[in-house]
Amino acid sequence: MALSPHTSFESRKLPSGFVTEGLASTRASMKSPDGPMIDAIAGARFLCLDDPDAVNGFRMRIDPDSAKRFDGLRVVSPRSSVPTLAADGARLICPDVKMPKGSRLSFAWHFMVWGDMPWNDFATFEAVPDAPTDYGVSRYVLCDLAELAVGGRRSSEWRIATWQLSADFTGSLIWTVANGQEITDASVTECADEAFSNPAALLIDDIRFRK
Ligand SMILES: [Ca+2]
Ligand SMILES: [Ca+2]
Repeated sequence: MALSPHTSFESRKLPSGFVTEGLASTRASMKSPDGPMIDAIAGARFLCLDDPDAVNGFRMRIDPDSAKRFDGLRVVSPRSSVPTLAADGARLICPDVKMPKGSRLSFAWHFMVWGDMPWNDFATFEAVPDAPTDYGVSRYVLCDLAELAVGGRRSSEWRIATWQLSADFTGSLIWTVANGQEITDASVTECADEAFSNPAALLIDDIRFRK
């Protein structure tokens, strides 16, 4: 599939060509954990991955089965350097895309957290080639709680990520937001119960593709 030049999530329905796992909805606004109401960066709506409000009084999910489980997934943020094990969360997937060498993908993202360390919630982007050895983007941590906590923040504000392709790409674009747990003992392979509390949110808007 050829990626649309502009995706802005202006309808309640997900644009064609995209699928989600876990909780996801398009919204017109959202209250930031830092206080202000957040609007779309383009148009009137954006996509919100996961749902920080779908929790009970203990800040655990009302319906744990509604979330995508990330059994064994590990990441390390290049900025916080905190090794992290993923618990559960949500993903946006754009499968079967073809993007030629020299083309450019950009998107706006805004990551928000409600928990505290060591429950290191995080957001990633990756471009997974259909053939494992082909060109792509390995799972990249856009932001994590540890990075925000350094500045005393709980939200990243809108930021723009850009990928300029240095080779042809055929595969899937995947955005992930996850409940996480800092790993201080490398032998730990399963998250503690508390790691599943306080789900984070990843807002996505204004995905642009230029050949
Ligand atoms: Ca929009
Ligand atoms: Ca969490």
